[in-house]
Amino acid sequence: MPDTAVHVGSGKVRELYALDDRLLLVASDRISTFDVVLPTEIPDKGRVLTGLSAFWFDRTRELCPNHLLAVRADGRSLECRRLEMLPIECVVRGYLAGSAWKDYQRTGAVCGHALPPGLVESAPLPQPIFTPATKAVEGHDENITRERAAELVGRELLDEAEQRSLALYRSATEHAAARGIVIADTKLEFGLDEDGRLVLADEAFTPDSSRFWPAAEYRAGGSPPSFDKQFVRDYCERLGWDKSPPGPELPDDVVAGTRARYVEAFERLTGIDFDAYVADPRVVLA
Ligand code: Q0N
Repeated sequence: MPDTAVHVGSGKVRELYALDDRLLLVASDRISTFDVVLPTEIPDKGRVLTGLSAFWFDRTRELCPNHLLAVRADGRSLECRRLEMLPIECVVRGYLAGSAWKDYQRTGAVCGHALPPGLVESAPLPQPIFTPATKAVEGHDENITRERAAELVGRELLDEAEQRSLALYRSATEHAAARGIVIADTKLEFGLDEDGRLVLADEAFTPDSSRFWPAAEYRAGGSPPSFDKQFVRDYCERLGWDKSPPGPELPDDVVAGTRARYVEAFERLTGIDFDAYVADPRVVLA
């Protein structure tokens, strides 16, 4: 019999349950845009994100141990080891986008990384940079300096988290680039296990935790379309919605187009037929 799962937390689109000494991470089909969760769901989005996370956890185990124990038959739930989470988000950026572009325009630097002058929006960085952030309870995460991050987690752990994050990002971006997807940046979360070892947690290299761009449409200067959310963003812009809650309902064609983009990301990155994943989610584990 399945153990009783006690609800212990909610994110915008995911739920967290305690299962004895393990955790269950459940991805819903909710979608957020401009930081607002919309009233319309995208069918199978939670399965796509769960399958992608499990795929990456499985393929990057030799680069960093992770919290994945099992993928449930529903395809949207991961059983995980319970960790003591670090109070920082480990962001790696290979391109100048989002808050990094804003910080660069103001200061010429991002989280203490001095960058060459004259970079345009979405430009590739000379090399990927580690830009830790604090977890804001509500609203936006705040970029912090390495010094502040070291105060929060300790120098030694921070250095290890940085090295692991950069290695994971390089590996995932190399794989994705060969399949036509640019992972412009990503947010990773780590925890410590009972032996004090650093373990990758949360979700990994999904379109919700990363900025995915279609490589075919990428160019520096301006902001490339989001691989997954572009139809939703375009629709919201056409509506003239002011981006304050509640968000708009999405029409069927926007839902269908967006679902197709999520499935396409899954199939391109994993090389696995999405229907095969739905039939048996363990297909993402090698
Ligand atoms: C944990 N969060 C933040 C789901 C994701 N393996 C773990 N052990 C202990 N705690 C956590 C994990 C993980 N992963 C991570 N909260 C607790 C992300 N949550 C937000 C809510 O939705």
